[in-house]
Amino acid sequence: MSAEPGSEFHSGLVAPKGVWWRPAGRQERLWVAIAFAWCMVLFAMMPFWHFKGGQNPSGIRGKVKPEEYVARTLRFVEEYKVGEENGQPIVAPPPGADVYLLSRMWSWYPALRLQEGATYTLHLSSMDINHGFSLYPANINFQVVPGYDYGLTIQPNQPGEYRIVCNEFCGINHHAMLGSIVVEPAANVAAVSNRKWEVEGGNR
Ligand SMILES: [Cu+2]
Repeated sequence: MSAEPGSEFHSGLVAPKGVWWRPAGRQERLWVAIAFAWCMVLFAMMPFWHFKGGQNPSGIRGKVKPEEYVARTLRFVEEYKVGEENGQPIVAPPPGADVYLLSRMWSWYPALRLQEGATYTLHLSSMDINHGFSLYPANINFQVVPGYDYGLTIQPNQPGEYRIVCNEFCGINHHAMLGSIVVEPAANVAAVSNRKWEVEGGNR
């Protein structure tokens, strides 16, 4: 047996006999080209979808000191408080209002009463660590980050009782971190503010 290149014998120093150094066949080149083109399409979709996908939350973002955000929330509660439930204030802001929701270990503050079809700016921030705003059963999820005020334009379109749960593990009582948003039906709101409509609308 000889150790010449191209012979049967090969080792780490002597290359094996084969065809791998010859140019790739037509089909193989075609598939490599198709795969590469598809990679480029997917790569381009990332920036394209960022702008065109309609999946980016509407809203504003700003920095805020946690104590400043707490002060804004307390002002908001004082202004629109309508009651109390389990020691938690119930707050019913008018349509168009800035709504402040504060997260902290381990509660959401305050409880909110909103009106169906009305538009609000929902502000989210935390006074301690990261939390996750998760609205059930609507399945709407946002990060709540201390130091940042995240203002989302929202329009509740389904009346009902919603639960806020925390979906970012935040300590021993994470599982008990529950909040409440009640969306009142537009019919009720109209009935209160416009008796005539209630009569014309019949028994709704
Ligand atoms: Cu939490």
